[in-house]
Amino acid sequence: MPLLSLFDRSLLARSTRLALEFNGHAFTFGDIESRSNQLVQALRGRGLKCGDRLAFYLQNRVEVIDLWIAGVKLGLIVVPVNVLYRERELKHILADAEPVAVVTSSEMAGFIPDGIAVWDVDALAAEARVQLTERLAVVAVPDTPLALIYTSGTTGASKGAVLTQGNFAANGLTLTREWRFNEEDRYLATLPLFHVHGLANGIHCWLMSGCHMRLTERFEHARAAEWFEDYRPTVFFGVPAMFIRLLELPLETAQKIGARLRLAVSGSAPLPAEVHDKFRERYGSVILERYGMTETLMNVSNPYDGERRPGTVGLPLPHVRVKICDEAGEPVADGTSGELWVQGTNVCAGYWRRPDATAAAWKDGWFRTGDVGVRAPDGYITLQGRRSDLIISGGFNIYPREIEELILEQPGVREATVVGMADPVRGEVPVAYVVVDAAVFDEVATAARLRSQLASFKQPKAFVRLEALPRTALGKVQKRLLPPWRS
Ligand code: MCA
Ligand code: AMP
Repeated sequence: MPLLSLFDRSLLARSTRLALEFNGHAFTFGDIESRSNQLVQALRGRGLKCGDRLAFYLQNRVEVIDLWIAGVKLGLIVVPVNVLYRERELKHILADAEPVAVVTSSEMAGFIPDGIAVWDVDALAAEARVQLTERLAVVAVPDTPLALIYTSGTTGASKGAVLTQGNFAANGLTLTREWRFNEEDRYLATLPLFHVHGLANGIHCWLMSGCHMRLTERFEHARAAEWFEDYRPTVFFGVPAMFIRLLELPLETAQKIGARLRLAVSGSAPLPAEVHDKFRERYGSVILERYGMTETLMNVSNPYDGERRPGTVGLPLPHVRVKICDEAGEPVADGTSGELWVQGTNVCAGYWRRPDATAAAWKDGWFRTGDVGVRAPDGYITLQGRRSDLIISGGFNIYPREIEELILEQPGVREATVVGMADPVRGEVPVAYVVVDAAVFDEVATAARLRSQLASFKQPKAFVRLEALPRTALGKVQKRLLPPWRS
């Protein structure tokens, strides 16, 4: 089913209904429809056409939603960029995606590398406001690519997953139905819209169900209680770090919030079973944990009705096939660990301009996730780790190789390796182990250089100096043998 016809259940059929609240401003679905039509006209006026890439580098705001829906209508390939990315990450993504322009705000435009066309979000919005509100003919079909979303690769440089309109339609339709979204729901949207969790799940469940959404610029734990009490959401999506923060609220507040909350979904990183239990005790709400990836959108979910089993990600979603395989690609028996392979209308079309990486990740029509898990005899899947050394901090992914390469470029560094260390709120944080020439290495200057070039969540929390890194006979660093780090 075309993605836009799923949105039309709200954009057209619920046009007078209140749809969205952002920074005290209210919008109906009809407003959202008109705004995106006007933006389509403005973008066409700037020469954009089906298949062109357009990046956005913005905090959550209504214009991101306008841009997304306009992208669907115009057949654009939208490139969401994490607002925390800095010089190195931005250069790589923008050189690879070659967008016509990057839409950003005046506060953030300074981070965009030279040579890239920058479109000011407010100027573009002003230009759109004077356009006609009618919808132009829509050019997209389900196979039309809609987004290029960059996800960290084992090579250190991130790759763009090419997600089609059909991928988003399948994912949104399934989640809306499986999680019982309906127009009486009130969804508190605090996740960033530049990642799949906030965008593919949040925005699409909202538009397909016609519920109400309050969007915030970002999640701020100090304001969470105020937001929940004031907005009284029935639905909340979060990463584990957010649920851990919510456990800090007083019991009475938690009970009041929990009494109205119909559905709390956690994903993007493992939710400790202890947090699941504590949240149920304090909020009276049983978190529904699910598992997805940028390349595949959502794959597996605990059920809405039935047991939401702590520590597991549940059962494959209806449009997804999952098999758990050994190293040779043969399915393993229940109870035996293996790599999760997935197949379905949710899986992306491949990596942008990377036939090598695409060929390596797909086998016989199955996408190899790199995640290791085990299936219980009753079908529930438990994730146990990853085949790569990916670190997930607060739900943001970090590939150590990218940080290691940058550290190795710094004066006085002879060897470097980066590992994830346990953190009570963010799950993991990166720590660097280095072998340095003490006369040359300057830790403060190195940290400052890293900060200017990488997202803040990739900044090593410490540089632990060693005489030598533990290595195998073949020279590979044995991360397991590194001494523990304590903050
Ligand atoms: C985080 N920070 C930000 C923002 N978000 N800064 C500016 N704008 C933002 N939107 C920075 C802070 O400045 C700070 O930097 C650090 O992150 C932690 O912020 P803090 O307020 O202390 O927050 P927290 O209570 O620790 O919570 C962090 C967070 C954040 C808000 C939970 O980690 C977050 O938004 N995570 C969501 C990630 C996400 O959406 N992942 C989905 C990926 P400093 O460290 O310098 O102080 S999609 C995916 O994985 C798949 C498909 C899936 O399954 O969903
Ligand atoms: P990304 O590359 O940002 O799409 O991150 C996808 C990765 O996040 C997956 O491959 C998993 O390793 C991890 N992930 C997502 N959801 C969960 C979950 N519920 N539990 C554990 N890991 C998860």
